[in-house]
Amino acid sequence: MALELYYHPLSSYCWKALIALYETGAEFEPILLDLSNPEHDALLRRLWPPRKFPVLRDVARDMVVPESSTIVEYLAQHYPGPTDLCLSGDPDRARQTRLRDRFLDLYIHNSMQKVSDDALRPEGVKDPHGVAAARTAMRTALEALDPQLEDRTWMMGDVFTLADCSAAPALFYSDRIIPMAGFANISAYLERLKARPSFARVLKEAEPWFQYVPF
Ligand SMILES: N[C@@H](CCC(=O)N[C@@H](CS)C(=O)NCC(=O)O)C(=O)O
Repeated sequence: MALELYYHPLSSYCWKALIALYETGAEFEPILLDLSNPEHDALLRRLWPPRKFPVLRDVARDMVVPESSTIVEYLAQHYPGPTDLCLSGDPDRARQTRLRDRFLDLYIHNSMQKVSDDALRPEGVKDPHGVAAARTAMRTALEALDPQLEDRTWMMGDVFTLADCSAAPALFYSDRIIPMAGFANISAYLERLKARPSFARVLKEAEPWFQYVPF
C-alpha cells in the first residue's frame, strides 16, 4: 500500500486526516499506535520527533508527512479526489480556507485538548488556571464562529474543504465541554458534519473506543 496512516481512532487530530482520506478516497493502511506501548512510542518519535499523530507515510514517494493540516494539503495535492479540499486553484480562497483551519485548530481544537488533557492529570498536578483560560478561548472563538455559519453549508460555502476537516473533530469533542446547543448555527453545522459520509465513517469506527474518552 502506498500510504500508511499512523494514528489512534480516538485522536481528534487523527480524525482530521481520516476525514480527508475518506473524502479523497485514497487507499491507505491504518497503523494504530498505542502510545503506552514503548515500541509504538519510539516508532512515532522516529517518524516525527514531537511525537504527535497523525503521521502519513507515503511509501511510493518516500515521504513522511506529519501535522494534520499538512497531511490534508498533501492528499489534496498528490491524491486528489472529487472534492477540492484546499481550493488551490484560487489563491485568495485557499488562504481563507487555511485561515479557518488555523482558527479552528488554535482557538477551539487546542483549547479542547487542554481541557481533556487536564482531566487525565492526577490530582495535585492539575492546571485550573490553564483550563479556565482554554475554556474562555474556546467560548470566544465559538461566539465569533457562530454568525459566520448563518448562511453557509460548509465553512467555505457550498464546497467541503480542509476547514471542515478541521471543524468536525474540534466541534464534536468541544460539544462535551461547551454544549453547541448554545450556538444555533454551529449546532446545525455539526449535525451536517456528522451526516457527511466521511465523518460518519470516522465516528462509526471510533465507537468501540468512546468508553475511553476521559471527559
Ligand atoms: N498540530 C498537530 C497536533 C497533533 C496532536 O496534538 N495529536 C495528539 C492526538 S489528538 C497526540 O499526538 N497526542 C499524543 C500525546 O501528546 O501524547 C496536528 O495538527 O497534527
